Formats: sequence, structure tokens, C-alpha cells
Amino acid sequence: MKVSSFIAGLLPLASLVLATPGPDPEKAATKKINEFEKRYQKYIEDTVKKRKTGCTKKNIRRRKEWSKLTKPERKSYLSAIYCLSAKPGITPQSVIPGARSRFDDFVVSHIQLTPFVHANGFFLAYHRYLIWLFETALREECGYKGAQPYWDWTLHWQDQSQHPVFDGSPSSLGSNGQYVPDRDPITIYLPGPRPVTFPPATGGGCVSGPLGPEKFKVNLGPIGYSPQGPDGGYGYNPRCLTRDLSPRLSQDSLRPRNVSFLLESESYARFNVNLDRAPGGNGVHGAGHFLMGTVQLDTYASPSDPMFYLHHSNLDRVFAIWQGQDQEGRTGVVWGTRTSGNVPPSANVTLDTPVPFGFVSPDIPLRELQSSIDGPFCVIYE
Ligand SMILES: *[C@@H]1O[C@H](CO)[C@@H](O)[C@H](O)[C@H]1NC(C)=O
Ligand SMILES: *[C@@H]1O[C@H](CO)[C@@H](O)[C@H](O)[C@H]1NC(C)=O
Ligand SMILES: [Cu+2]
Repeated sequence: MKVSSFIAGLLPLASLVLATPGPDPEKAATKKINEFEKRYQKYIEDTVKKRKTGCTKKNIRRRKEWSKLTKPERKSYLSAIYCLSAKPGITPQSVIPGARSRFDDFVVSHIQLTPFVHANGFFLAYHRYLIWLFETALREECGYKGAQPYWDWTLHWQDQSQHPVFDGSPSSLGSNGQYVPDRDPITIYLPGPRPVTFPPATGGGCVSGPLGPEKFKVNLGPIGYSPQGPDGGYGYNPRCLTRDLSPRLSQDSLRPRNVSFLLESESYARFNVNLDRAPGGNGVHGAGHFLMGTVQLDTYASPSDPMFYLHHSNLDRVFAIWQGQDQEGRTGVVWGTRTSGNVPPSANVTLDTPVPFGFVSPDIPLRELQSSIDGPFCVIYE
């Protein structure tokens, strides 16, 4: 046998060896996330165990992943959403004429404050408290017994339509939107030099299931892209809830590695910026919204889809887990200014700066919105 043919004979073997998959980096990242999460949970459980007042193990709200809820628990969450959508709100019609319900009050807070609570020093605190207020309204005004569920994007990062929250069954939050061909791309304006354009994805039409057209309506918007709703999107514009799931956007930014990367951040500034909207990418915050398309591309009225609260609870969970690695060093951290993307330029926030909430709550100093088990909060992510 000639040497050359001997080598040629080895080549297929070599490529076989190279093709053998190494350790799956996403599995390794999931393992890391679980370790971070356990350390955080231990800290919270140990701390609340010893408390006599305020947040205790009796009153702590145990937030769970949607798929960990029992079917009756999922349905009771849905019932509370219907209840809030049927209750009259507190928003003056003279300010936002399209608001119709208690559910819409929270959409209105986000609409009014969008230019002041994103890509800035209020981002995580504002959303942390908005979720708390929404969850409190579900419990106190609509008899909901559970806690706000969250959506862990990493469970089905390759194709979010596989997540039970989107399966369209009676115990889901509705399906992907029905496929509508020949749609135009949607262009949105985020703080930054250029608008961003999203091509149509896999849906685009009305969702079916519990949030389908017979059962649920979106009243406000669009504000953040054209064509806007009546009165610039502030008017009454009742329509079905739409979605347009994009596997590509999920695969780009919502892998376990994207979350473990965040949890490894040492600095709050880096953590915050990379979570919100990573330079040159969407960040887990942007990606989670954008992959749902349509209503979730409207940076103003995005809380019109209840998925907003599941998405933001998971962001808050990642924030709480990050803080839980060094509770002393990571509460009382501030970064950023008072305007979204610092446009127009504004002062840096301090712990004394009041965070605005519009009609749903008085302003609250940033200092009080730092820890998920102090100030108004009493939450653990399980
Ligand atoms: C998400 O993680 C993948 C794999 O590490 C990386 O290629 C991608 O840039 C990350 N996306 C963002 C937005 O950071
Ligand atoms: C705001 O904070 C940044 C650091 O995060 C600092 O570089 C900048 O000088 C501060 N601006 C003012 C006006 O204090
Ligand atoms: Cu927001």
C-alpha cells in the first residue's frame, strides 16, 4: 500500500472525528444558569426565613415558569386577565381617549413613560414595579391567588412556538398569529442612529385560543410604527391580538448562552446594557419582544399583549438572579440617565431620583425599588 493512499484512507476517518459533536455549549450554559439560580434562591429563602416583618416566607410571591403551572393555575391566571380587561380603569379619557379598562391603565403607564424608562437608569426598576402593580391588581381586584408567571425563553430558544404558552390550547396564552402572506416589513425607531426594520415572519394575523378575537381585544396603538392607530395611537382602536413569531430572532439572542453571559457580568452597567439591547444586537429584552412581532414591535403599547408581563418577569428574574450572586454589592447600584438612550441628554439617576409611573402609582425613589424582597416587593423566582 502506497503512503498516499494510506493517508487518503485516513481522511474520511479524520472528518468523522471532526464532525463528532463536542459538549453542547447550550447545555453547559443551562447548567451554569441553574447554578446561579440556586445560589440566588438559597439567599432569598435564608433571608426571608428570619424575617418577622415585611417580606416573609408566608407572604412571598412564588413566581413560576408558565409550563410549571398546573392547568387550573394557568386558567385562573387567564380568568384574572379577562377580569382586569372587563373592569373600568382610572385613566382620564381626556388624556388617553382609547383606554377602556383597568388592564389598559397599565398599557397607558407604559405608553406615557416609554421615552423615559428604556435604555436608561429607570429601565429595570420601572418594569420591576410595573409587574408588581399588575400582579397586585390581578390578586386584589380580580381574586387571583397565584403569582405572576414568567416565560423562560431559553427552554424553546430554537422555536418558541413549541412553548406551551403559545400552543393555542385552553391553558395557553393563545397561539402564534394566523399566517398572513404578503405583508410589509415594520420599521421602528429606537433610541440610536438608525431605525430598525423587521421583515414579516411566520404569523401576522389574529391569535387563536384563549386570547382569540371573541375573547380578548387590544384597544390602544399602534404608536411606535406606521400606520398608527387613531389620534396617533392614543385613540380607541379595538382589534384582535396579533403575533408573528420569528424563530430567527429567538435563535440569534435567546439561547442559554445569552443568559449565562449576562449572569457572568461583573458590572451593573454592562449587565444592564447587554440585557436591554446589546450593541449591534437586540439583547434578551429587545429579542423577546421583537420575536413576537406586531404588537410587540410597538415599544409604547406592547403591554397590550399579556405576554409582555411574562417576558418582563423573566427579565426581572434574570436581574434578581444576577443581584442574588452578591446581594450586598448589587443592590443600591445605579447606572444611566433619565431619558431613553439619553435622548435628549439628561442627568444621571441617583438612588434618590423618583421613578415615574403615571396614573398607576405615585413616583417612587429608585432606592426603594432595588431589591426584590425589600421596599414594596416580596418575590422569589422558582
Ligand atoms: C447570543 O449568543 C450567541 C452564541 O454565543 C452569540 O453568537 C450571539 O451574538 C448572542 N446574541 C446577543 C444579542 O448577544
Ligand atoms: C454620569 O455617569 C457617567 C458614568 O456612568 C459619567 O461618566 C458621567 O460623567 C456622569 N455625568 C454627569 C453629568 O455626572
Ligand atoms: Cu418597556
